[in-house]
Amino acid sequence: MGIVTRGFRGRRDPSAEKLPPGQYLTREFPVLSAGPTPDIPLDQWRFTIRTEDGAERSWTWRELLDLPSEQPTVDIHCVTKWSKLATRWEGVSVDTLLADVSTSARYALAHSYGGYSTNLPLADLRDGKAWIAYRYDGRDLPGEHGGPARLLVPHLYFWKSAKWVSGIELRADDTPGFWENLGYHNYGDPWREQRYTGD
Ligand SMILES: Nc1nc2c(c(=O)[nH]1)N[C@H]1C(S)=C(S)[C@@H](COP(=O)(O)O)O[C@H]1N2
Ligand SMILES: [Mo]
Repeated sequence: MGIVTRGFRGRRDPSAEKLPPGQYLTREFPVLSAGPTPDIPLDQWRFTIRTEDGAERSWTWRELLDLPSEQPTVDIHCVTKWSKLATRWEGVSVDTLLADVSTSARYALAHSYGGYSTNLPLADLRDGKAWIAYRYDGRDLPGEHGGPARLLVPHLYFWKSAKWVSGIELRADDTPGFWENLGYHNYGDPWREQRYTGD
């Protein structure tokens, strides 16, 4: 017994199944920044998690690099409709950074050097779904792509992956970030094509 409809789709490009609705594949790595690329001297760089109680935990650049890192290979999907498959990164899992942060917050607001921000449920940063990435394709992450370090949350549209990330604010309540305030979807699941408010 077989599934009759299976033959229709037959042997199409296997990468097509990795493309969320409305997306096209690119081999380029487009740069999308709402403002200028900030210049952050590494000796001044900090990454800070602030809890809903105001408690703060910070890491210097050296401290971040000393944490165990992971090398995720992930597909990324921009709301402007390009997708890029099997991109190779290195960075620290957000789980590692949250390990000894005590919180009952349900929401997170990621902040960037330069003022960008983006919000998401804290659950979407946990359980191996998000990283603070500092290497791309075997090299230090270029400034235009968010170096020295960016948030990487590949299961959501790429605007949630804050470049030049400076910290994560843990919050009891949800509050929109930069693009979410300008009409983009609050959650941004590419598989449900949640591009704009109301999608
Ligand atoms: N700080 C900051 N992070 C940002 C942005 C930005 O303008 N500023 N743009 C977002 C958007 S809309 C996308 S698609 C990706 C683009 O990342 P890239 O330039 O590395 O392709 O970064 C996201 N993170
Ligand atoms: Mo984007």
